[in-house]
Formats: sequence, structure tokens, C-alpha cells
Amino acid sequence: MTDRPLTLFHSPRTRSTGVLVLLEELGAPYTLEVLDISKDAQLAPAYLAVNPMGKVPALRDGEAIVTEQVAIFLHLADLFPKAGLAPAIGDASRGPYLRWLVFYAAAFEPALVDKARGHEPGKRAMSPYGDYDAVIETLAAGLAKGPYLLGERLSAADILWGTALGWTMAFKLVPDRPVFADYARRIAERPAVVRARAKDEALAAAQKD
Ligand SMILES: N[C@@H](CCC(=O)N[C@@H](CS)C(=O)NCC(=O)O)C(=O)O
Repeated sequence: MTDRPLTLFHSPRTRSTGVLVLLEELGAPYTLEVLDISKDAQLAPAYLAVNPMGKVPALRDGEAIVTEQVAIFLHLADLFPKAGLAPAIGDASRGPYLRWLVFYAAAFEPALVDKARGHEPGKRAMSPYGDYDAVIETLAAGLAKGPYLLGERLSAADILWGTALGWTMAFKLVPDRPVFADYARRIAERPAVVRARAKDEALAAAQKD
């Protein structure tokens, strides 16, 4: 828990939607600064002062700025320990928890972006993710036992992966296998996820006006 104000710099239907879902799941108090990236609001000087990369999400925690979706996940899940979404430091499952969060940013996203653009990863040994199939099979193996990445225990890693698999399967960047579809559905049906999605869709609709 924290007394500091939390502000999420958010654009609907983007990577910041995952953070919005996590904030709802944690029951965290927060305010939104909504940016319309279709109008390049992320490139305005006021926002570049927050994130010089001109990317969402960004989180302001008091005076501190956190960028990068996975860093924000780690920070928020630790900030609200009562929600139980982050294994504590020293807990054996903290290692696998960190593994799956980092694997998302370090292997899964680069593999999918390369695939979407038709870029070959090049020599396996030179690619940070090996190859696309290795990433997909590693994830499938990680989810095979279930119901969550850490087994019976839900964590912030599942909020990230469950929401991401929803849209990556919709874009056919991830094969539509039961192991992925069942898991994505399990996460999508959570009340906090439904609530966050409704908020996100309302914001997206407002930006169309
Ligand atoms: N590595 C960043 C990537 C963030 C990112 O690419 N965000 C997209 C939205 S999903 C964005 O801000 N796009 C606007 C732009 O690049 O101008 C993270 O994981 O947070």
C-alpha cells in the first residue's frame, strides 16, 4: 500500500491497457492521464518530459517515473502486497515469477514484432530469443500444468500474459491452441479484467468523437 498518488499515462487499446487491468486487479487507487496516440499526444513536449521514448505506458508514483510495461507491473505488484500478486523476495516462486515477466519483454515481444514484420531473427545463437517456435513452445510448456504460470497461484505475470495472449491470438501472432486460449479466457473472465476492459473501451470510444 502507498499514500503516494499514482498516475497512469494511458492510451486505450495499447500496452498501457495491461497496466490498467493490473491496477484494477490490485484494487489500487489511481488516476489516469489519457493520451490520444492517434493524434501523437505521446510526442508532445509535456509527455516527452515524462517518457522521452514517447511511449505508453508510464506511471508516476509520487515524484518517481516508471516506464516499460514490465517494470510497472513489477513495481505495482510489489507496492500492493496484500493483493498477493507478487511472490515476496526470498519466496522460491519469486524466481519463476520474475522469469515469466522478463521473458515477456525480452523474448516474446521481440519474437512477435519480428514475426509481424516478416523479419527473420537470423542465426539462432545471435538472436536474444532464439527463434519464434522456441518462444511459443517454451510458453506452452510453462502453461501446460496450469491453471497459472506459477501453478495454483495467480500472479501479476498472469495478468500480463493473459491480456497479451488475448490480443496476440486475435492478431494471429500466436497460434490458437487450447493451452493459450483457455488461459487467456480464464484471465479475461476475471471481474477486474472485465471492469478494466469496459473502462478502456469507453476511453477508446471517447477518443473517436
Ligand atoms: N517497451 C515499451 C513499449 C511501449 C510501446 O511500444 N507502446 C506503444 C503503444 S502499445 C506506443 O506508445 N506507441 C506510440 C508511439 O510509438 O508513437 C513497453 O514495454 O512499455
